Amino acid sequence: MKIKSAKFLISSPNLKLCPELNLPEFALLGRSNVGKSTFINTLCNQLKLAKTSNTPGKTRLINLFEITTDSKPFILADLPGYGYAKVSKSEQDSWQKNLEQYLLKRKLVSTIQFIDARHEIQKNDILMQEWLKFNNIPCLNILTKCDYISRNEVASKLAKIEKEFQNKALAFSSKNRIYVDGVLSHLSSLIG
Ligand SMILES: Nc1nc2c(ncn2[C@@H]2O[C@H](COP(=O)(O)OP(=O)(O)O)[C@@H](O)[C@H]2O)c(=O)[nH]1
Ligand SMILES: [Mg+2]
Repeated sequence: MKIKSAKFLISSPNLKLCPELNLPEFALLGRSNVGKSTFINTLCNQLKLAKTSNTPGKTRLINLFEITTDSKPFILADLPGYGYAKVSKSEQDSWQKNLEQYLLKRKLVSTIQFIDARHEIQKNDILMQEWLKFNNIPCLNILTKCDYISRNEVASKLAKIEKEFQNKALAFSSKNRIYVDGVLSHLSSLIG
């Protein structure tokens, strides 16, 4: 599968205000700053499509992107990162509810949970994974920022994620387009 074009559709604070699109959709999950927006930009080869930031936790909106390919089109939903400590507990709880509503009620092909290659799997990644499993929501894991670690480390981290989470895990880096094809062909196989 090759991407032909990509465009930003809408930002929405919650599920209710998201339009029904009737296209295969993937929801991007992960801690703030893990590289979700950068992933969208790299995949689509459009550096300013999704806003990236050095200050984590800024986006509290669901951002929908429509991706046109040489086969089926699909949607990427960039969700606010979880585990951002610098907002109040009540704000965190309210966002957590919004996120859960989205994941439970939106028709998704799969979620994509991002893990930072530089760090060990974090507690909130595990909690999210347990919640997904409990609710039978499929998940693909993407190991981001693989440019920071060696090829051997990439392989062992992927194996560890696959073993612990029982999901497919793929490598990614914004600095190296070699990973793009692997991700696209896997997404394509999930869309069917
Ligand atoms: N070296 C490197 N930096 C990355 C990569 N992906 C994201 N970043 C950086 O990590 C920071 C957070 O990325 P962003 O996409 O905004 O994360 P988000 O909060 O998950 O959307 C930015 O400064 C990015 O430039 C990557 O694959 N390699
Ligand atoms: Mg982002």
